[in-house]
Amino acid sequence: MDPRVEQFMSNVISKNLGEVEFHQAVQEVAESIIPFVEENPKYKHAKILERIAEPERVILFRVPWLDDKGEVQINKGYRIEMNSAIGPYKGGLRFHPTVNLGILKFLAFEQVFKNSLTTLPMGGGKGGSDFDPKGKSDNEVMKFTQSFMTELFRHIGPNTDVPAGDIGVGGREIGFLFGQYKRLRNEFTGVLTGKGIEWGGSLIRPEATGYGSVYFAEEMLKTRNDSMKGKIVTVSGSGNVAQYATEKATELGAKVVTFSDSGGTIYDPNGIDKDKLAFVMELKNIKRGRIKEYAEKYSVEYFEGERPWNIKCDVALPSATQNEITEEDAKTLIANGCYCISEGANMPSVPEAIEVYLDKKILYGPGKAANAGGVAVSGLEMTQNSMRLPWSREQVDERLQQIMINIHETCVKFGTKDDGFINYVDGANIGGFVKVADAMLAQGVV
Ligand code: NDP
Ligand code: 2IT
Repeated sequence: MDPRVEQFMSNVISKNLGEVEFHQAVQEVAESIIPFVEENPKYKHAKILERIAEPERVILFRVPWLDDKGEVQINKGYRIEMNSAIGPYKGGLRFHPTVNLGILKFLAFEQVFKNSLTTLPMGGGKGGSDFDPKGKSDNEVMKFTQSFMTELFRHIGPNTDVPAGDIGVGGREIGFLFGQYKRLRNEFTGVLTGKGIEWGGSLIRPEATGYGSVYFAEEMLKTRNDSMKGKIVTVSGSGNVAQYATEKATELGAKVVTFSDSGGTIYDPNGIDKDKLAFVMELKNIKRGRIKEYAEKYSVEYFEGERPWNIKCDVALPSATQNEITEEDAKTLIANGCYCISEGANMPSVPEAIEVYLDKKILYGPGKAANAGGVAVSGLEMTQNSMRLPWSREQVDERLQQIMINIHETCVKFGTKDDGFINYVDGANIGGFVKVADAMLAQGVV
């Protein structure tokens, strides 16, 4: 390891003990940024990277609620307000039993660079709870969510901090959160994004992350005079991002052959067409069932407890969670012919897997670039809320595509190496850093 990175990281680790996902995210960025900062000493003297790695504010609170049996339940609630140099804090809320401070800090840190890449005026934040929505009734989800907002509302606002969805937080949860915020503040504002279309939401927001990750893959493929058409694609997850990545990839002529959840993976060699996708959307978004039921319904293989990376593909779209592709998985993917990976999920590849991609010079779009379409359309939702005017599907989709093209260009600008290879990791990290760093320089030591 570069000794300058090593020294920087030993400081980060000692200040944030045990937060391993946070260390991982910071180290990846530091490896790109420290050499860049050495060449641009104004950032070094102002300790911009050191400041970016420290949240502006961390809010941690108790979330008590009554379950359907009348029993008291207690969860932890968090909001990490990471950086507000270029706009109000912006980022999702995650409800999942694995949620802890280190995971939310890694997500908030990534969000700062991602939001900067979108070109929209949004700072970075993230929040959530260790609440597990699985197996809870609608009533319990509402009770928990209302209690969560009863504390969170005093810290957020349309010009301060604008949360949205992430794992375990979709349209239903955003509805309950919005209702409670409105009641507490007596204000109808764009304080959350991912709202329903009848009450301030934007068309294409549900689709945006998945569509965006496919638009990004298409841009990467274009650099090699290639396209999504005819490609075999593996997708992990079967939630919001996975569903709409599948829809767009299929629309562009690719064949998606897998879905997964925390139980296992289904493999459908004939491809997940429109009707089968509609079945998955109903299964996951309404019935809240398991992906195994797809295998039963369509008589295809189900691999209990496995992820999709053993299945042969040209393009992989990881769309479930962090660290879901190990070094071994990366080697298997490439050995089976995969040469394009566009990350719908946040940090789905372990550092050793990323080394394999870069070493083999495949097309690799890291999450902070490839999945920025979701927060980009959240930014467009904020714009529409401010104007009090909704845009059409076509208008929003057009802007989303243009934003993904721009992010790709930024990666090319900052990530192209002497031999012409585009290192999208460096490209996204440096491209995201510059705008935030310049804003921080202009605003003084704050
Ligand atoms: P959903 O809750 O809609 O879906 C998550 C999917 O991933 C489910 O299939 C879930 O399976 C699976 N999953 C979650 N955690 C694990 C785990 N620990 N192990 C195995 N499988 C898991 O979330 P989203 O689709 O919104 O989010 C997916 C990824 O995309 C996340 O990394 C998120 O941070 C990222 N992302 C989301 C954006 C958005 O706009 N929603 C924007 C940018 C990135 P199960 O149901 O069994 O838990
Ligand atoms: O990781 C992400 O970018 C999100 N979960 C979406 C954040 C947002 O504010 O739309």
